[in-house]
Amino acid sequence: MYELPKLPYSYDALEPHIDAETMRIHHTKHHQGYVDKLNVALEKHPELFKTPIEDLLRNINRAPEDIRGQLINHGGGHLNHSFFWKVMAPEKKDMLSEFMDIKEEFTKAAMSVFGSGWTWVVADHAGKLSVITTPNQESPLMQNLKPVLGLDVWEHAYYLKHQNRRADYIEAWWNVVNWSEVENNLK
Ligand code: MN3
Repeated sequence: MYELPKLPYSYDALEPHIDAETMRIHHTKHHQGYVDKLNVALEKHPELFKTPIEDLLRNINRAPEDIRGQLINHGGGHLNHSFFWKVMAPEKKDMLSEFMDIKEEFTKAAMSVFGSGWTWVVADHAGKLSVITTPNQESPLMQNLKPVLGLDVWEHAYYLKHQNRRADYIEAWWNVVNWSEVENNLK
C-alpha cells in the first residue's frame, strides 16, 4: 500500500513565499487523496503493488485498461507531489547557472498552462534539458522524460494566498526552489 510521505520541513517552513495553510491542505488533503485513490485502484490488481509506480507510468499503455486512467491521475498525482515537496526548501540557495536562461521560459510555460497541470524541466535520455507542461496529473515519465524541476500550477497550490494571481505564486515559488535537490536530479 502506498502511504503519504512526510514533508522534509514543517508546514510553515516556506513562509512567506508559500503559506502554511496552503501547504497543510495541499499535503494532508490533496496528496493524501491521490494516495488513497491509487490504493483503491491497485486493489483491483493487487499484483501491481509490487511494481514501482514509476515503472507503471513509464509503461502506461501496458497497464490494465480498467485502472489506466486512475494510475495516470492518482499514481501521477502521488508521484508528482512527492517530487514537488523535495524540490522546495526553506533555505535560500543560489540558482544553478544553467537555470538562469531556463527561468524565463519556465515561467512563461507555467503561465500558459490552461486549467490544471504542471510545468517541468525535464531531461531526455541524452541528458538534454527542456521545459514542458503536462495536463492534470500526467507525469513526464509517461513521455520517457526524467523530471529535474517541477511546479504544481493547479489552483489548489496557490488560491488561498494568491487567488487568481498565478504570476505572483510563480514569482514567490522561485524563492523556495531547492537547488541542491535539482542538482541531484541532474546527476
Ligand atoms: Mn497539487
